[in-house]
Amino acid sequence: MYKDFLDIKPEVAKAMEEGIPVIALESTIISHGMPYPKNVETALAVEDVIRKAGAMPATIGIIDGRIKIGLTEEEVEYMATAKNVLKVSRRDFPLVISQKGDGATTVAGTMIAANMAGIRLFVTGGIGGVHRGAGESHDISADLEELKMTDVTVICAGVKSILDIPGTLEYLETAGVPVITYGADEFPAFYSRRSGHAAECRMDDPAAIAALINTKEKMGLKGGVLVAVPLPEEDEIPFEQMDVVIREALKECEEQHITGKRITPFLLSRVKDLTEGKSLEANIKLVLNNAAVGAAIAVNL
Ligand code: PSU
Ligand code: MN
Repeated sequence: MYKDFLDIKPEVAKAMEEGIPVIALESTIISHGMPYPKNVETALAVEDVIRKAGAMPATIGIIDGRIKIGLTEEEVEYMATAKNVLKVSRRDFPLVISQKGDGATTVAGTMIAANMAGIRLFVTGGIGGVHRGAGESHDISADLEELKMTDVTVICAGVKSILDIPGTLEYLETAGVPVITYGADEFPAFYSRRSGHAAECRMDDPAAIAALINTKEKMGLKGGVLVAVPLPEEDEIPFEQMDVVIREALKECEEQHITGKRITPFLLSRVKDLTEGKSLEANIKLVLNNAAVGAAIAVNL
């Protein structure tokens, strides 16, 4: 039984029993997406936002080959500081579990674990997508494949422009994934509220989003739902400003021959340095904002 691979934290198990909505959170953002100690502070602050809104957070990660559905504060600290924490998407589970290793779950990895635990909602910052130049490199995140097949709703701040945003939207359309933009007419670009791409499906009411998710599940339509939430205006970095920085980071990535799963962490870290930490501040604010929206959907589900 796949449940044998899970360790469900007692307070999460209790919430499930009592019908309190549980929201999954990922750990790649902790281990590979943000520097210490901001990663720990953010992870715990996000959990707090969810708790205060009447839902239960479950930060997901892998320790000693066990899939943790809900990390303790000590375990969050461990994920943030331990060496050799593998970045885990679908293909990495058999390796990290059979070798009893440590793993930080990506959006794809967290969706898989959440689904095994029966969790329907997952809040994060940004998802992976189709990379610029994917026509040649074939670099398309496993997150998109997971959205195609796994029944979890992912709440994010849109797609970073280190990626090909229209390409990612096309891919999601082909994959049959409903993409909802929360409270805006333009699909958001993570650090920026605007991307230049119209939101095909705008929804302003968390209850209506919950109804859409329930309907999809009742109809037996496999796959995820993506909810994109523009970050608050006061926290955003304008698209044009970010674009310059991202082009520079992408150039360095190519010059240094960074490939595969190292690309996204490299770009995030370079963007942070090139913006003198401004991108990190925006990243923190947007995750907190997503948590509030996620919790509002959760209590309506
Ligand atoms: N975007 C961020 N921060 C992150 C990630 C993306 O702003 O930490 C992480 C997520 O875990 C996402 C993963 O699932 O990067 C995508 O990696 P890749 O592009 O290698 O598929
Ligand atoms: Mn990739």
